[in-house]
Amino acid sequence: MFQSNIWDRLNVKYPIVQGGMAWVANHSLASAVSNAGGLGIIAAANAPTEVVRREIQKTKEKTNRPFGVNVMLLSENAEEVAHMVCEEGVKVVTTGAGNPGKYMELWKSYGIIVIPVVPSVALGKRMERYGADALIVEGNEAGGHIGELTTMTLVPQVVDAVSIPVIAAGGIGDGRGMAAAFMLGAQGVQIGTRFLVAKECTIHPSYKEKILRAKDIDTVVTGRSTGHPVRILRNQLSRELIEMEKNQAPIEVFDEAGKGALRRAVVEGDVERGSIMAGQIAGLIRKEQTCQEIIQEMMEQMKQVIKDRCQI
Ligand code: TUI
Repeated sequence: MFQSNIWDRLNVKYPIVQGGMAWVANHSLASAVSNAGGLGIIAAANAPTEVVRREIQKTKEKTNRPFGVNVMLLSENAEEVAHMVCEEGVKVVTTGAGNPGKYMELWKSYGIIVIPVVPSVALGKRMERYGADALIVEGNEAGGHIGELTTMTLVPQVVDAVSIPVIAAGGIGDGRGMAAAFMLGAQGVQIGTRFLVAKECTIHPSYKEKILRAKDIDTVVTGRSTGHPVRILRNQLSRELIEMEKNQAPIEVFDEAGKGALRRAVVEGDVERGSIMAGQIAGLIRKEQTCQEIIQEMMEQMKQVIKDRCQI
């Protein structure tokens, strides 16, 4: 039933894509997800091109399964990364934080399967016209850089507006969320926050601890006024950023305060002064598990809830 075109084309067993989380989604996480039957993703984020290239090479050493690279379009070296993925023979590209239109022809000429993340119907339609193979439709329950609409409202509207497969993202952390995404017309899901606490995820243990202790109301959105809204867990940094926005601090001052903040949390484990990007589903996430356990549990729960609740 779920071996629809896109998963066959991707040669991926389960309809689960791992989110391309900046500073988080490295070869360790991506290869573990791919080896567990999902689609692992390496996040290029703002990393130097050669660092991303090495992550791709290490991933190739650790898995024979397909994996992808997420190109973060706000990055200064996005163009360089866009070319490097072609040189490295990457089979799948996801994009975030912008319109990847200008790279589509290049990627298509290399036979790359391109799956842009979109926060709106308009961008989804535009991406379909440019030749996108599928869309990751991300609601604002997601962590990190987000759009305006919720997953519940955005997914069915994009599903109706395009004829390429839709993968739902934002607010999905277990088999129930996954089943719900299918009900909305999605053919798969992208999972970020739950993979933060995967055993193979190499972020600082303090970051994982914050996710595991998070409650439903513990995320906030900063940066709405600067045009780059970002969902993070509440901490000293989020309070400072919100205060700055309230006082209409200049964008440069705001950006300076956030600079290096994700690294501080992910690498140094500074969970007060660092940026703990996480989705609203963090409150649901209770334990550290291997990627294999996460994927298996999600698949079983999804099948069970569909069986139990979809009888008329
Ligand atoms: O990209 C993400 N999530 C991210 S990127 C990131 S790194 C970063 N950190 C601080 C500030 C900005 C970036 C952390 N989390 N998710 C996918 C996503 N894409 N969400 C929203 C969008 C998006 C927004 C606007 C995609 C396209 C878009 O298009 C605007 C246009 O140019 O049409």
